[in-house]
Amino acid sequence: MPQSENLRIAIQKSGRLSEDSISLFKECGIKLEAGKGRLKSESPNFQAEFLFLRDDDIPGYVEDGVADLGIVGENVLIESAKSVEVIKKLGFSKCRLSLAVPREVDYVDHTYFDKKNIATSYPKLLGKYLADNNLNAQIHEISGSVEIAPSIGLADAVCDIVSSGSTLLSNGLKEVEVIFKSEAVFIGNTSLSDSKKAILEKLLFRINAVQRAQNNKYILLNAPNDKLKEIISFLPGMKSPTVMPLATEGWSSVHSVLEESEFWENIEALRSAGAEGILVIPIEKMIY
Ligand code: PRT
Ligand code: ZN
Repeated sequence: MPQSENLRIAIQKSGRLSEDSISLFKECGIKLEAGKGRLKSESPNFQAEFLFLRDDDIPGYVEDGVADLGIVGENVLIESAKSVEVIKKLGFSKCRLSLAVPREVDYVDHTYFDKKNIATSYPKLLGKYLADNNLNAQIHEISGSVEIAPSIGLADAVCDIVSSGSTLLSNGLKEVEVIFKSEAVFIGNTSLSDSKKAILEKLLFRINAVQRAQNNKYILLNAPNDKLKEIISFLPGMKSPTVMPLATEGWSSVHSVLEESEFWENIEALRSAGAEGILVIPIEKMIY
């Protein structure tokens, strides 16, 4: 296969997006070698080549077409203001961009920020929030260690990425407004060739199968035959459930596929309807 036929996919070299990005391709059966200072790797079993980059550079490379596709946090994508297509949300590296103030501040509402000095690495996202809320604050842009800005007298407040909240806490700050929610997204160049679009279709087919499988469980249970109808009504499977007779007379084994949330919602109803020996099994791939 000529080199130009490969999809070039940019992923973070090392950081909070790397592991999940690499796992996503591996779960899609796409082999890739990463790590050991590698900057590029061609998959031996899929028409893809991976570029390992800093996350901040990924939107620009995808916009320019140096990479066809990339995985990046929505926060970085929007802040970059690059023109790329968001192909799919990926559900990992979830976090929020929040405003935080020193713990001792008697915070009432967002008017607190009017005429204040706010330190952030996200001036565009913060600027939009301030404009949308008619707040006239000073944005102090810094590239890292934003959380220490108030304690060293650099700013009155910070606007930074929060996940567990422990970094804010240990810097004497409290989160008061969430201004943006973010997760990893799969982005693409807006003018992919037809042959690259065809490879992307294959890739998306696999990603969808993996994502669906992650949200669903295979469920097996034993049901008394006179309760089958009621039990099946709690199992909205892919089609209808499989029902097989058990060796014990009057009982059947019922197999179905359920979204995990549906399973937890229905478990009590299934048990009180007489279901026994309920097994819930992970699914590796799910193809409609
Ligand atoms: O080297 P490179 O530039 O590639 O990486 P980076 O250091 O810029 O980014 P990285 O790996 O830290 O994060 C990549 C992406 O992961 C971010 O753009 C977000 O979309 C997402 N993400 C998810 C996070 C966090 N969670 C997170 N907790 N990004 C940063 N943090 C930082 C935050 O800045 C703060 O310092 O973690 C601290 C807060 O965490 P908690 O758990 O204490 O609240
Ligand atoms: Zn970065």
